[in-house]
Amino acid sequence: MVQIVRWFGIKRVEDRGTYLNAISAPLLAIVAMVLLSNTSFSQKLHLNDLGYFETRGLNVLVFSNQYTGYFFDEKTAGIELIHHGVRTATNGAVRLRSTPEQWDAIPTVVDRKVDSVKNTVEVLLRYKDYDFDSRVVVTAVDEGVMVDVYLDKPLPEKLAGDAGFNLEFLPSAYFEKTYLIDESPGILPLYPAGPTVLKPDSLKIPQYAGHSTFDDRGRHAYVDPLPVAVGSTLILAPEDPERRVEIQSLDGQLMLFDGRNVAQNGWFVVRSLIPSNRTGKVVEWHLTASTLKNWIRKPVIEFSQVGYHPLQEKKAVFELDQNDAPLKTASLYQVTPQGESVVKLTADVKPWGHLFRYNYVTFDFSSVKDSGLYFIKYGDVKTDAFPIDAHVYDDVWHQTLDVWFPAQMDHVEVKDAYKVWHGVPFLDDARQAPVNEEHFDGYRMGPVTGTRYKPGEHIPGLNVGGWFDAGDFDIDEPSQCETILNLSATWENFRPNLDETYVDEQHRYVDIHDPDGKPDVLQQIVHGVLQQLGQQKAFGRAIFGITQAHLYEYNHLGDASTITDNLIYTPRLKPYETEGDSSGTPDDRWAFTNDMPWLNYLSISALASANRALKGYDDSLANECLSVAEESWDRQQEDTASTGDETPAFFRQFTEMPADLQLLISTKDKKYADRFERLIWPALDRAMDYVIEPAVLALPYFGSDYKTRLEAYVEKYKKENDKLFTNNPYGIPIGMRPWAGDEEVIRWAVTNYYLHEAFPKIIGPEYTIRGIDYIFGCHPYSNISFVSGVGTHSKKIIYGNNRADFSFIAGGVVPGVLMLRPDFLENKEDWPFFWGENECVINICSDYIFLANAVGDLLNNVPSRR
Ligand SMILES: [Ca+2]
Ligand SMILES: [Ca+2]
Ligand SMILES: [Ca+2]
Repeated sequence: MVQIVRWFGIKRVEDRGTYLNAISAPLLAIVAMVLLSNTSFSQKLHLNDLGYFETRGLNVLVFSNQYTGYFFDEKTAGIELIHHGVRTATNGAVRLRSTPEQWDAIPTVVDRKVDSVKNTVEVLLRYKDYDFDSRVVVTAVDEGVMVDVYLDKPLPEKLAGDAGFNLEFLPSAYFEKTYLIDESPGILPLYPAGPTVLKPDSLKIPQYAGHSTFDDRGRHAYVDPLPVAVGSTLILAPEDPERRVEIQSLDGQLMLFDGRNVAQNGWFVVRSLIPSNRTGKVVEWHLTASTLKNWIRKPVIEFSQVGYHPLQEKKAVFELDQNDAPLKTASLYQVTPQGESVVKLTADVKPWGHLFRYNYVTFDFSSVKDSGLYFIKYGDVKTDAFPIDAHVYDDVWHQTLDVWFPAQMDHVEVKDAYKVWHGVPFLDDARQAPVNEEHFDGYRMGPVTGTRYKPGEHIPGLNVGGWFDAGDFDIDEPSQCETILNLSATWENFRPNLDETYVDEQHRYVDIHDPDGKPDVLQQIVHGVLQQLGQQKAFGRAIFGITQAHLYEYNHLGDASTITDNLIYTPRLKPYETEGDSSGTPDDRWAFTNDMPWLNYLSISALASANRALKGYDDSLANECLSVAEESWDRQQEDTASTGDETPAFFRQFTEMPADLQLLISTKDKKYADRFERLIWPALDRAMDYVIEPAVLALPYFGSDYKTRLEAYVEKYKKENDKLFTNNPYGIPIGMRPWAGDEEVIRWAVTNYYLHEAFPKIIGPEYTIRGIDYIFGCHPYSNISFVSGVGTHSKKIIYGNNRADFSFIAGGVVPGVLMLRPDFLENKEDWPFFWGENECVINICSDYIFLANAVGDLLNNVPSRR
């Protein structure tokens, strides 16, 4: 599928039309250095063979990325600008609101035509519910693009005053910058402070499935922002040649809005209304953006911000602009106690090749083993300082276990010294979710509840334990179970005795940096188990999850204890009326009780593994975990019917085996072994990547034939591993989903650890170590550590529940670099609201705790190991 060519001595994956030849490249680089200046100017955009408009320093993408629909408006679709390497504008499209929120209506792309002869990209957009089609045509012209909107039929009457052409600009890219509108100056607001108006619900374009992001307190109204400025020519950041964009409307007015007035994750929106009773061309914009002459993106030195163990492979990857000519060498400097920098090693950089939009070279400094502080220098770019030392991995997981996990704990108050992370939330859990409910965040309920509870009825016993799934506040069952499994495996393999958290389940109180003599990992396992047991006791099985009843509660930012009133709902009282423990406000969370066998098996796995971890710590809880798991397994084996109204995703079709295995390990009962062995071989043939880990973990419980048979799969797995370096210079699997891939990298690295433990002659330790280097900064786009607070330079702005404060929760692991088609990997460091790039999730963070312990084990126990 891809063709390898040679370019300037670099192996290159040929996926672009233009490239420089070997002779002109260095010459051009010298010319570029001479001409490089801050003068802004515009140069002609051309349509490249990847289907977007391109010039040095500016790309205009036209629906290269489309709305995926799952999380609605993800701010990664429509017309987008990549301006000097930074994506600064998105969502250029016909929209039905001046500042669309995540759950507002999005158009479907019916057709997209790229015409290299006419130099145009044309899309046909449709709002099916309104029988409304529009065509958006973008044409490269002069030093910019024309954006024209055409209607073949006049705007439906219902949409008059609502439909317009919008283009959204990233607020953080324009913070502390100015604008001119028809030559009137203004400053772009740092904090939203624009005018708004309250309108009756009858005027509102419905949001996703009739839900509302606005808590109107019974007023039947919604808030709409008013424009901050109006005119026909708008220039954003005229003072900054890297960000200056000029939009001229040739027909009708431009309005500038600040979407943050209604939603913290809103953007600056430039908009023209579509006039009523007209056909043909209804919007006509001329957009130009300044570019720096012969701009070359600064090289990015990608390396581990945590540093390196003396015994490990040490390799940095340099990400280079395709117009940049690679230098021959790079150097590693040691920082002396006197503050001097001494060259420790100078070595040739090795070409790797071209990937997406950059060229890559690597720099290997594995030979340096002396403990100390170092930095890498390549040309005039140098990195942050980092250590080489045998102890670098000792505490990299501590903040994840001791800050991040406590802050995610549900149903308890959480403090850290003077700071309160949150009060006790969701004491009013939970009401039975209604039937036929099309909810948000993946929750839905079919025609039956599958329980003895009536829709809306309070279910006792669920207001205990569990964690907020991610940046939101739901009990997401799959991630709860995976977290318990990961933490139990961490305890079984590494016995980390770390104690920096005080946990008092009885009084629902947790204090960070407050040792209580009990291992924190076991206390977290207990907290997870309490919620699982609550579900198993209430329903005899696991349920899909517990989440906010209303969309306006789901988008809550801040202290979770204020999402509901913590009082159990009763219809006897009016909304906002309270009496004792009851309230008339229907704000209690809903339990989505879908009966899904694949999910119940996950819960059984979690409980069976927790049984072993908790033995000797809390024997009665440990025993309860096992007996509940065994009973649930027996019931599940007999009852295979699902009322979950969902065909499980492919990777979820293999969840029984881990349950069989965990029960086998805990009980040694042959019935689990028989069941496991019957399922594992066909599963290995169908989905080796998903099931090779349980297959290897089962080795001690089966004979030598099992091992011999499994070895062939491990050999095959290794071959797949070794192909990874042909895909990217990091030698790891880079995910291409609309959710970035750190989860896959960590999972893969952990699986390789288990494979290495079982088959050290086939699978070396390098894959596992490479995985963690990637998480710590040796990854595309930047070199930031993806674990907040870990490494010299790490994520400080993430999608946690404190994201409105542009802050982080230490120890959280973000999803990482998101693939934006066709060739742009991104992880924003100044904008927390991209969940696909910046949202930390419990199963990933717990898997990371395991991985960090595994890497420490691999490197520090080398002599005993080999
Ligand atoms: Ca969630
Ligand atoms: Ca403790
Ligand atoms: Ca309540």
